[in-house]
Amino acid sequence: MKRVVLVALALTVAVTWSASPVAAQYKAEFKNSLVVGPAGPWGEAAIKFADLLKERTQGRINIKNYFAGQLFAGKQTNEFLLLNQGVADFALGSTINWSPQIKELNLFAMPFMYPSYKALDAVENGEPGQRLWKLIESKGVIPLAWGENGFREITNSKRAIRKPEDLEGLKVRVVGSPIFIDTFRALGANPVNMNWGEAQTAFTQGTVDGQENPVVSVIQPFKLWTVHKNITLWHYAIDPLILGVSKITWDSLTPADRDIVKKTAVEVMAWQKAGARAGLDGSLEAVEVLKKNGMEVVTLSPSEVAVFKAKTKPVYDKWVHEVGADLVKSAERIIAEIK
Ligand code: X2X
Repeated sequence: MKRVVLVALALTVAVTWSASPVAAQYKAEFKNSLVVGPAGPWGEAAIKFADLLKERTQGRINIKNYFAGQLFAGKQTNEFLLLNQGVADFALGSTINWSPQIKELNLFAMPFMYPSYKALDAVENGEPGQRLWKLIESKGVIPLAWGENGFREITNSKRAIRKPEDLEGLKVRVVGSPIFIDTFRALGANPVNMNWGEAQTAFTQGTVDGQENPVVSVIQPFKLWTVHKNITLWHYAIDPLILGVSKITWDSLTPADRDIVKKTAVEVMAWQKAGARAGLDGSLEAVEVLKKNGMEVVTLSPSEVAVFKAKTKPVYDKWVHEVGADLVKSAERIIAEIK
C-alpha cells in the first residue's frame, strides 16, 4: 500500500516537473529593449530591473539592456514587433512607439486630453488601462507595469511659442506615428517623422527647428538646451511607458520566477514613475534646471492652452474614431470626475 502511494507521488512529481519550464534551461541572456540611453529615470529603471532580477533569481534571469534602439536598429516603431516575435524578451517602451501596432494606445496622444497626473493614473488603473492591457496581451506581449516618459513639451531653436501662430512653418521633429503629424499640421507647423537617434543629429545640424519631449526623462538627460533655447510647457500629450515581456519568454519561465518578475517590475516602475515626475509635480525644480542651463521657459496660462486645444479639436475628433469611441468615452468619463 505504502509503495503504491510512493509510486503515485513520484509520478505526480515527474508529471508536474515536466509540464512546467525548468529554470536550468533558461537562455544565458534575456534582452531588454529601450529607445533611450542609461541616463535619466527611464534608463535607470532598466538597470535597476536587471540588477534586482539577477539578485532575486540567483542569476537565473540575466537581463542585458540594449539602449538607444540597438535592438531595433533605430526604428523605434518596430519595438513592439520585436517583443511579439520574441527577438526582444523585454521592452521598457513608450506607448507612442507601440501605437502603430496597437492604435488604441493613441489614447494617450490625444491632444490636450490629460489635465493632471491624477487623471492619467486613474485612466491607467481604471477600465481603459485594463482594456489596453488585454489588447496588448492578445498581441503576444504581457504588460507588467505602467511607467512614464511624461507630459510632452515643445522645444525649438527659433522663438518663444505662446500661440499657434508662433508655430507657423516651424520644422518640428515628431515620432513616426500619424497622430503627431495631424496635431502639428493643425497648428500650422511643418512636422517631420524621424527616429530619436537621427533626430539628435538633426538638432545639432539645425536641419529641424524643434521637437517635443518630456522634461526630466528626455530634455534633461539629452541636454537639449545645447540645441534649443526655447521651451513651452503646454502638456499637450502624455507618454506612458510600459514594461512588457514577450509571451514567448513569459511562457518559458517557471511560475515562481514569473512571480518574481512581476513583483520586481511593479516595484521598479513605481520608482521610475516617481522619478519622471520629480521636480515637476508640486515643486518645480526641474524647470529651474532648464533655466539654469539658459533656456527661456514659457508656461502657458489656462486660457492660452485653450487656444491650442481649440485649434487641435478636429484632430481630437478624428482620432476618437481611430482609437475607438468607447475607449475614449471611458477615459473621458474618468478624467471629468478626477480633473
Ligand atoms: O522618440 C521620442 O521622442 C521618445 C524618446 O520620446 C519616444 O521614444 C517616444
